[in-house]
Amino acid sequence: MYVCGVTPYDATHLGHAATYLAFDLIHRVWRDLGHRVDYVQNITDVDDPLLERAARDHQDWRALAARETAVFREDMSFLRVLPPRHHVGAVEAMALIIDMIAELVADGVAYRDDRSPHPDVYFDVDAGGPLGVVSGYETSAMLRLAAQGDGESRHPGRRRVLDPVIWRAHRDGEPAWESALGPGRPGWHVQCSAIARHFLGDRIDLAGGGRDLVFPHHDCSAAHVEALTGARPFAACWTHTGMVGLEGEKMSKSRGNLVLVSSLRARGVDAGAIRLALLDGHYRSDREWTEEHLRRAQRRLDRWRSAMTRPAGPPSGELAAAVRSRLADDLDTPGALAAVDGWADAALGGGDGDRSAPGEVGALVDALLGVAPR
Ligand code: 5CA
Ligand code: ZN
Repeated sequence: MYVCGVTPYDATHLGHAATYLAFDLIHRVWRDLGHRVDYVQNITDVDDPLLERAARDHQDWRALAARETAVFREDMSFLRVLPPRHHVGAVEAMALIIDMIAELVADGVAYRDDRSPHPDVYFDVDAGGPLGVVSGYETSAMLRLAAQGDGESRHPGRRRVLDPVIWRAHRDGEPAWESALGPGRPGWHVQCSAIARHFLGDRIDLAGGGRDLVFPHHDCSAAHVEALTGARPFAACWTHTGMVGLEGEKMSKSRGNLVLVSSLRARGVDAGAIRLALLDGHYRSDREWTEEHLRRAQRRLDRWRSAMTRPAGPPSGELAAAVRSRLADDLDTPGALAAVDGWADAALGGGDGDRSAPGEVGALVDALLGVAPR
């Protein structure tokens, strides 16, 4: 499983958290089924937004990336997200990224813009495509979206507006690495292609991230790998999460409308309540974050914990089957949470029961939903 990681220039917000929680549940469900899960996640620790932020704040881009990566890891462990087996930054993976770029050029599916003073290297979508395998978009739609990005005019030797940059030639003030194509730094999409393929191989079971990454990021990163391997699709399952918003707008670092995991943490909010607030919506749907969601989740957590510390409760077997079946149905977390509610109601309703059930339910909720039983 390959999941697109953060660009570490600002702290983790609840949109990021929701996305990583969704993949955490996949990780947990697979482990529960007895699979050995190879989970790889990248860190985009050299790219335009990070460099721009570092320049704006007059700080060293490496220091910024290191600091925010550390906060991200703390936030994830606070939220009880099981860590990936490999969490790989582009900078540490530079040699293998450069190797992949060289391979794309050698295979004739990438070219260098020698007409520009900055000879960037592009992936040739005509030679190496098709592009759009992940999004399913028509070329016209991709062109429309690409036109909202940078215009062709600034890149005299770029053959098509859809050709993504894979190696950006050195500009003054930007970090650069040596390569056979001249000094520069890698494009964004190829970072993910190279890291995913290096650690997981030519074909993988699942790749994903938030739905904002479908195009161009995942279309391009899939196309890079597929051009080299001929094995299509690169990922058997592309999984995308919905966007978490605040007051009607997508929560994003560039808009600045953020609720940070670290601020909730500083307020003493329980990680279990944050998990339940985010898992109460389906991972694919766009959702709003409100304080009311959090309050409701905290009440639910309190109720579960009272039930899980009762001396007895209804036998756990039926609940375990229900939670597993809800999660197996495209991660129906609202259904899984409702099943636990039902058990908690019955346990708190009193009467005799099974004395091992509260402990078993605590372990189930811990393992599958990542919510600490107390
Ligand atoms: N570093 C790239 C991926 S290689 C990147 O998109 N980084 S990010 O920091 O912008 O986002 C990290 C992850 O959180 C991505 O999977 C992204 O799709 C997801 N994400 C960003 N904003 C939201 C949001 N508002 N709701 C849900 N997920 C989000
Ligand atoms: Zn990515």
